[in-house]
Amino acid sequence: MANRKLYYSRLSNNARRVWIALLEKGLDFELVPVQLTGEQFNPEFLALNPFHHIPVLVDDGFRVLESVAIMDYLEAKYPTPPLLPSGPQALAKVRMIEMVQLNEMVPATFPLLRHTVGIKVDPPTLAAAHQQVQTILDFYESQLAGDYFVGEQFTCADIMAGISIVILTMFLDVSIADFPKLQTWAERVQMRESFQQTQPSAAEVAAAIPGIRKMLGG
Ligand SMILES: N[C@@H](CCC(=O)N[C@@H](CS)C(=O)NCC(=O)O)C(=O)O
Repeated sequence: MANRKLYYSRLSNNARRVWIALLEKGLDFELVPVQLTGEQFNPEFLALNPFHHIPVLVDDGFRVLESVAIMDYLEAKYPTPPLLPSGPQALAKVRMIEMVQLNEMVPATFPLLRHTVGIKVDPPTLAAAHQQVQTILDFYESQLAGDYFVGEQFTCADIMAGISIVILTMFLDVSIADFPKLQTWAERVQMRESFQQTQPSAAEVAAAIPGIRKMLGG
């Protein structure tokens, strides 16, 4: 067994990206659960990540935090199979999808999440969030050009957008029925062993709702 540890929680999307990348690359690793009800503030964990966030990867003594940095590290250190394309346009496209995910989708999903866990969100804020999600879905639809975002190669863009689409459709009551390419792609991505293996169950999500509500200030 390699000396490689991923500090994670089963319900963390940020950690799930890295978990999927490790599985896709066929690497050995140990999963170290961190209960986000307080364990992230333990001195031992703060020594790994002073910002008290998961994921953290420790690979043969080398510590990396920030999920995208971890995926970059894995790609550079373990390039086969590749999760990033090599051509300039394809690479730009993958980064673009990733950044839209982080900078546009994540903020837009917060009001939907608050609403779903029973926190009051004022109607104009909720409507604006729904509108923004539709704009992003429309953009993703326009970017799909084959089985995956960059043709036949499964990449980090599919990991990041795929995780988010599962959450939108399964837990936040967002339909992608108006986006046929996205729908077929989402089914394809979710069928991958790495997605199946890391998918939290509906029961796990339901059990986490009170904690999520508290974390969001409800
Ligand atoms: N930008 C970071 C975000 C990490 C993050 O926010 N992780 C959440 C879980 S999804 C966390 O650890 N929350 C607990 C805390 O901040 O105390 C990354 O991509 O790794």
